[in-house]
Amino acid sequence: MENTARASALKLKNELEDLLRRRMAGQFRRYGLDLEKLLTPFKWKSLVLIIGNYSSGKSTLINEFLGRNVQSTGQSPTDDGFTILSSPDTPEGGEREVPGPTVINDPQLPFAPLRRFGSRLIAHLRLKEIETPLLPELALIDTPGMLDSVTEKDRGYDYLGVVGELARLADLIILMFDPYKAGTIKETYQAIRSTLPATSGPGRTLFVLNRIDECDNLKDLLRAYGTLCWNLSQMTGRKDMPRIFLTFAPEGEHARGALQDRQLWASEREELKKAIASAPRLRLDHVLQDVDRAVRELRLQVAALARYQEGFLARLKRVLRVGFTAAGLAFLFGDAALKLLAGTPGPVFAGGLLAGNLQAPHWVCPVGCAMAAVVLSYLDVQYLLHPRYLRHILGHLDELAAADTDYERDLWQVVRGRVRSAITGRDRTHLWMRHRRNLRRIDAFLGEDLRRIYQRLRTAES
Ligand SMILES: Nc1nc2c(ncn2[C@@H]2O[C@H](COP(=O)(O)OP(=O)(O)O)[C@@H](O)[C@H]2O)c(=O)[nH]1
Ligand SMILES: [Mg+2]
Repeated sequence: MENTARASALKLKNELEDLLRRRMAGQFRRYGLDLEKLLTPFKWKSLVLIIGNYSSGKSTLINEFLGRNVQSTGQSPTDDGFTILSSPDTPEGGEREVPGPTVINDPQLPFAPLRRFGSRLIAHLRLKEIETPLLPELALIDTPGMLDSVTEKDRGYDYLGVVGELARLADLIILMFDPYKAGTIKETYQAIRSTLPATSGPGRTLFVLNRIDECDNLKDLLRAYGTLCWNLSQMTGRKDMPRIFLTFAPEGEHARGALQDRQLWASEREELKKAIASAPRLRLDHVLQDVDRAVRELRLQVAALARYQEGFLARLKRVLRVGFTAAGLAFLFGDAALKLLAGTPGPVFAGGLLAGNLQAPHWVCPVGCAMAAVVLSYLDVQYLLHPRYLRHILGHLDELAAADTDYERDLWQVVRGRVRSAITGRDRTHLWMRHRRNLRRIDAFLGEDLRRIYQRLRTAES
């Protein structure tokens, strides 16, 4: 049963990838977006990212989940690297440790985007292949602890950038706290405030207050829990409180005897481990969510550029109408006007036309005058009309957004910057592209192709 579900999920994922490549690759390219980046999470297994302050118990939780001491643990910041833990992908198996450069360069793995964080990060990255039945469709990532007063210079790489990149790939993010530092760490603050919302989908983070066995009594625990809730609400800026798992490692359970009903707390730990184990089931849903979001972002971008273009073309039409009229008049009467005003010599075109006797010299002045009118119109468009229109729009950029729902308004915040750089860039092809046609194709993808995949996913799940 499990196998059939897995096979049909895999089939659906392949179909989605195929559809995206066939229907959307051109659109993504046209609008300067990277489809391959969107497809990276398609590549490998489900990822669970474990982050939190140092010695909050991340490595201990991983060892407990695996039933083996794979990661080293300790009170001081013991491990300053990113470790991906997974079972071997090759049929012959065998345990080994794969160094960072190989991890980054392996086309089967989704970690190539980490390359941009440089060699210092790559030196702190490794993949441990371990033989365990627990990780067939799942990989765990252990991370260096979050710190308070640390800069990129101390770390040698952009730590939160890396966390964001991994969060983008992860189906589940476990964010761990301990009662001593219940949400007061600076890097944690930044992660919750900006990194995670920008990179991972909604509801993919589980909050864990760990090491609660170290609270002397229930009052201490409530104090720590209250502090964490308060800090979290400040960080997320939301009023609804997410669930916080209250856990401790079984090995630490005898440290202090504050928690009387051990069974109650032990079940929280079990639930957390179950959530980790079932991450692969979220996979296809997340891939779909990410695709949906990326295509909707693209849609907003295209719609904004279409509006920009339409406003510009309406103004251009007016200028051209005036320009063509001026060119026509200049052609017919330009030489006569010049003769009248400046006394220029030579035959007059209108006279020749009326007499039915047009010679070569008749054409010289009209053609010159008409060309001058065309050149003046061009200069007007290039140096007056477009810059003025652009300035106007930049002052009212949000008017380009066709965002009706809250969700779309959130997306617009991401897309806004893209639209701005497209219209201020040197490349002006966006003024002549067929945005409306592209929009229709994107709508067809969202309304038909993607909807069909969603429906099939729902029937497969039920
Ligand atoms: N009392 C107690 N100690 C814990 C718990 N979890 C981890 N520890 C200990 O805290 C220290 C730091 O744990 P570790 O897993 O290395 O933390 P990490 O830095 O987040 O990976 C180790 O000495 C662990 O044995 C827990 O729930 N309760
Ligand atoms: Mg650790």
